[in-house]
Amino acid sequence: MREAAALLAQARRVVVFTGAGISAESGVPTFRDALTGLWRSFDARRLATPDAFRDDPALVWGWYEWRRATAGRARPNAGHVAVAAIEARVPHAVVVTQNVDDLHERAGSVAPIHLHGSLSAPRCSACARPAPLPAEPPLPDATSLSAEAPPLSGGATLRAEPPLPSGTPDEHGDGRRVAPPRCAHCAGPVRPGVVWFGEALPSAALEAAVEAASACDLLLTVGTSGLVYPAAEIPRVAARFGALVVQVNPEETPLDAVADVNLRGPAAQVLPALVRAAWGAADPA
Ligand code: BJW
Ligand code: ZN
Repeated sequence: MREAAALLAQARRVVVFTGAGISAESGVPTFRDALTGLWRSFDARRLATPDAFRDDPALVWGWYEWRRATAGRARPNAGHVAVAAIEARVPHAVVVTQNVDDLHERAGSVAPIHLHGSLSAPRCSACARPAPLPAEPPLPDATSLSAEAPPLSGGATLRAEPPLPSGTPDEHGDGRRVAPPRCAHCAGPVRPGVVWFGEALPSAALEAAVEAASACDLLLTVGTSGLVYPAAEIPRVAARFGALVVQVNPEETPLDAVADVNLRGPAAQVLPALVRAAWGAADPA
């Protein structure tokens, strides 16, 4: 910790690269954690691919509305706040996140780069125009399952459905079929503004992230398994261009091989301690 803090305090250009683990302590589930990860309960092929949306738009839209409700009710944790504190203290700092929640922004980070899009930026699946965000959906519960459930604003409706195959959301609080709103321009189905498997990352975001990684002198990678590409290249690009890489994660990851320092532990504990050790501030905010 002392070594990482000294490196951070001296660095002039820092990239903080984050994944789902930084939001775990806010109650937003990760994807691949052994017991709690989303992909342990849900089948990514049925929910996080363009084919899945084409096959069953209401299933996919409903699941993402549940995710948006969960993220909307979450609060930034001490890890997000510490990231914003790093940004405030380092001359040039860039936050690059794979997360689709807005917890970095809500903790005070300025314009984090979202490599995998956002739950808050739906767009038309046909013409790609941005679509208005429906009112935040209520977290589903058994009582809202009735066929008489009132329509949601934004054109979406809740409907009770027959039982679903395993690996898909069910009626017990993790989403259900909700018909997506229609595009005001072409009437195409509106889709979540996230990047699914097999889709290209937003090119401006990816270019900005690669540029920041290749110019930084320290990259802090936090709460990512480092398994999903091309995002997982970002710490590797930094290392290739000579930056020091510090990793914060309670578990081993493939990025251990790239990291000069591995800080094993949860982000909401390790990051505030790192900020205190680097700058001596008791309160990173
Ligand atoms: C804590 C903690 C705490 C816990 N504190 N830490 C074979 C080889 C290489 C690549 C491929 C391949 N086959 C297919 C591919 C490509 C594919 C890919 O990489 N697949 C791999 C899984 C193998 N990539 C793509 O498809 C990408 N697109 C692409 O390649 O396009 C090519 C193309 C070019 C041009 C035209 C067209 C196409 C797109 C990838 C999109 C990923 N999308 C998702 C879903 C986003 C929407 C949604 O939210 O639903 O993004 S998948 C999911 O994984 C999500 C995440 O951003 C991403 C990364 O996950 P992350 O954040 O690392 O989370 P976890 O759960 O994996 O890890 C959490 C970590 O936190 C763990 O390490 C814990 O220990 C730790 N942790 N608690 C700190 N408290
Ligand atoms: Zn449209």
